[in-house]
Amino acid sequence: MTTGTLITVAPTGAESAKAEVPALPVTLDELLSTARECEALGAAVIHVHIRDDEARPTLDPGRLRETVAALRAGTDLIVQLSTGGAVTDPESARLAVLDAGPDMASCTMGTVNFGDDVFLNRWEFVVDLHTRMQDAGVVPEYEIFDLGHLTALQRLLGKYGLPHGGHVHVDLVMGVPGGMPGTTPALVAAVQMLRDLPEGTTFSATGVGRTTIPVLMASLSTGGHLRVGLEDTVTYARGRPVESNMQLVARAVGFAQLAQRPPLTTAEARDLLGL
Ligand code: KMH
Ligand code: ZN
Repeated sequence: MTTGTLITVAPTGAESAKAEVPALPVTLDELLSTARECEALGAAVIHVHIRDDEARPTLDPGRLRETVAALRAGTDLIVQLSTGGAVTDPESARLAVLDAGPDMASCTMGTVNFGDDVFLNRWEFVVDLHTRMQDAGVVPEYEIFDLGHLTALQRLLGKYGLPHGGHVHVDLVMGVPGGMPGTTPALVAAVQMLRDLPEGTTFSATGVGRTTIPVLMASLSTGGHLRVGLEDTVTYARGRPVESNMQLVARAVGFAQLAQRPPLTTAEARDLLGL
């Protein structure tokens, strides 16, 4: 039986500059109003990267705590902090993200070339992140940039056990230069590999850049969920910059409704994710 669609908004990311993408929410006020509007449209999860006073990516612990508190007070969204940060962030700062007490946090399942950079995720670091999340009662979203990351996840769960809450949810991040392509065959290959993971494992998918729409449609048609936002997509259509995160969430909601898989409420999303 197909279910409704879990919609995650990833509004900021760590890669785009505010000067080049003015619609990017970089202050707490901007993030909060984006969060509220995206929730009203149908988002249930917010994947959060924060910025400093100069709009540069930061993992400042105080700011992260303040951000979690503000999102909790101002919305009913599930708050998922990024432990991926920026490619330059050290492992210690990425692990310390968990101290901010989010509902969920990302956990990337391996190293990947990331454009001209390397997004480093050593096995020992992944294990540390996974086990600390178990201890802290934080639900992971396993970020999958390449098919081998799913094999690594199978190994992780086999050796160290299920995440807090017992449910496994992965996010396929497709179309990063260096990772798997944002295509239907690649998505189908990933979905086939999910069979080797615990029964009931769910997935969402996001396609970076021009792969956004093909990945969105492939995910909906294979029973998957959606992540959208300016972290992944800054161009709405050829020659048209994205005006806001809300524009991307509204488009995702439209596709989900057409697929007769309407957005999950935040309460339904909590149930699905084992929160
Ligand atoms: N900014 C990327 C290097 C995550 O949030 O966990 C990593 C990333 C993944 O965005
Ligand atoms: Zn991220």
